[in-house]
Parts: sequence; structure tokens; C-alpha cells
Amino acid sequence: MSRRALITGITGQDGSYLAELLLSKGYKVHGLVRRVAMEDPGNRLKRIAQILDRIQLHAGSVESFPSIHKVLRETEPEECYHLAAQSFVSYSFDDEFSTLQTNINGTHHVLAALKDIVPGCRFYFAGSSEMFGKAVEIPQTEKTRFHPRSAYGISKVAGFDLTRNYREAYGLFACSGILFNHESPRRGYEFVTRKISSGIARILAGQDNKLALGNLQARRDWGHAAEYVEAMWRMLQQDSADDYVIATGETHSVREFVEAAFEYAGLDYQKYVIKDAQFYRPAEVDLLVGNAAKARTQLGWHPRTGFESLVQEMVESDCRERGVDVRQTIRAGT
Ligand code: G4F
Repeated sequence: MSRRALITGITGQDGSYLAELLLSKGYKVHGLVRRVAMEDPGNRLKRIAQILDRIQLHAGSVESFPSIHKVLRETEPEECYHLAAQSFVSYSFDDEFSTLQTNINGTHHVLAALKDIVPGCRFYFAGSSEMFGKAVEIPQTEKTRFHPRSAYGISKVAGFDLTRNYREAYGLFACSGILFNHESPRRGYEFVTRKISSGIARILAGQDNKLALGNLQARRDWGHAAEYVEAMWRMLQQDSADDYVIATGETHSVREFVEAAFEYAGLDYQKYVIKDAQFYRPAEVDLLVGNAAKARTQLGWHPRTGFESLVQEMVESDCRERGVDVRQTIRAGT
């Protein structure tokens, strides 16, 4: 019999890659999806359109304990990947209350319902390098002290502690992945990498001539999302539950991403990129770089896609979507 997995946040970048990975391993995949998303499949289910006939979606929300309870009773998963969250750091400054409420209560609801209904189910919590915030050491490991700099980061620290406490207090097989930034052509347009790659595509398509950005000095450790979901799965296949940093170990500034992406498209970024104060954050996370040695040793996981390849894949994909052949524009020296 195939193993059953439930993914909250299945419609997002990570959820869609994870669902594909689990299907390829023969799992029966269930996804928790807001009812509004089910009513707008063309838009909100677009990342999972290619697998909709092979997965089972359940209407519900992590904000509602009864709906989680109901879905867990119906599906009785053996593995639960809790990815659903308000995940845009910038927005968490605009609405701290809803970010804290959705992210902390959402995690608490899932853990509490699992303990009641399927205590043997293995649980994955999507932690974040934003928990390190004003990082106290370089690179960051599982032992680095947290110093979050946003309501989003604070909500992830709370989720991490809830997960650890359900493991210690109730014996749940509950793990947290401390994932550093992970990108792909499926990334949301509001995140800086996709904003840059889609901005370039619009410029090459003649639909725009400027790209407004905020802080170009911030440094991030950017990997490929399709590889990071493999680490999530590996965590739940271990003999015991634990927490792991998932990162490439390389850090680049936003400016370096901009330069690499524009250069690949044959453009001089200085002609197009403008600074806009609205994209600066009240508190910035200046430098993130992770040490994933524990994941490498214990999970056998390591990143494969380098920085340049990631940048190029994203630019190419966005250009293709707009009907622009970026390789041709490079040859033509646009
Ligand atoms: O792409 P970002 O919005 O990602 P951020 O804040 O690092 O968070 C992402 O990664 C986390 C993992 O560490 C996740 F937990 C989280 O859910 C999310 O996936 O911003 C990256 C950097 C920031 O320093 C930001 O200030 O880019 C800088 N930036 C500069 N201009 C911008 C912009 N960010 C955005 N979104 N838009 C800009 O115009």
C-alpha cells in the first residue's frame, strides 16, 4: 500500500515540488487548500495543475483547528509536511498581527490535531533562516542562537519551539528544517529573485524600462527549491526526529544577483535598476549563510545547483513565459 502524506501549503513553490517528489516515490498525496483557491484553479492552483489528477485536495485552513482535525481524520497521513504560512517577510512589517496569528496558530493547530488523531504521523515544520536574523555567527548552524528581525522571523522561532516541544513533551516525530532562501521559476513574484528575473523579461519584451528595488547590500544564501524539498523528505525518513540547516554555504548580495541576471540577459543593470525607499525594511537581515554539514552527514543531502545556474534558469524561464528567447537576445547583443 502506498504511504500517505499530507502537505499544507501544497499550492506554493515548495508544496508543488514536494508533491511531485512524493508522487514519484509512490505516495498518495493529500493537500490542504483554502476554499477560495479551489474556486480559482487557473490562478491559485497553477503550480500544481500538472498533477491535479494525481493528488487529492481538501478544503480547509491551518487557521481553523476544526478544519485541520477533519482533514487529518479523513486522510490519516503517515507524514505531514507543514509548509503553509504567510511567508513574505516584508508583508509581516505591514501586518504583524495576522502574520503572527496565521503562522504561530497554524503550526500549533496542526501539531495539536496530529497528537490527538495520528500521533504516529511524522511531522515536518518549515523553519527559516530568518530565525537567525541579526546573525550572531557566520556561518549559521543548528546551534546558532536565534535573533529574529521581523514578525515573520519571530513566528518561525515560535513554530520551531512548538515543534521541538511536541517532540520532547509528547514524543511526536517532529522535525524542523531551517531552510535558507530557495528559489526557482515557481517562486512568487514578490520575492526579490523572481522580481528581478521577471523584471528582466518585461524589459526584454519591451513592456517596461525600469526595475525598482530596495536594499541591494543584503546577502543571502540562495539554493534551488526543488533540491530543498528532498531534504524535507529525508528528514522524515530518519530513525529519530531532529532539526537541520539546509543551505548552500555560499552567500551573495542582492546586487550580485542583479548583476548576474542582467549580464546573462545582455543588459547593463545600471540603466534599469532604480532604488525605491518603499522596498526597504524597518529592520534588515544583513547576512545569511548556512552550514549544512549536519544534513550532508546525516541525511546524505547536498545542494547541486550553483548560483549562476539558478539565476540563469530563472531568467530563461521568465523570458520564455513572455515569448522572449533570451539566448537569441544575447547572441544579437541587445
Ligand atoms: O526575496 P526576499 O523577499 O526574501 P527574504 O526576506 O530573505 O525571505 C525569504 O527567505 C526566507 C528564508 O531565509 C524565507 F523564510 C522567507 O519566507 C522568504 O522565502 O528578500 C531578500 C532580500 C532582503 O534583504 C530584501 O530587503 O532582498 C532584499 N530586497 C531588495 N529589494 C528586496 C527588494 N526584497 C524584495 N522582496 N523586494 C525588493 O524589491
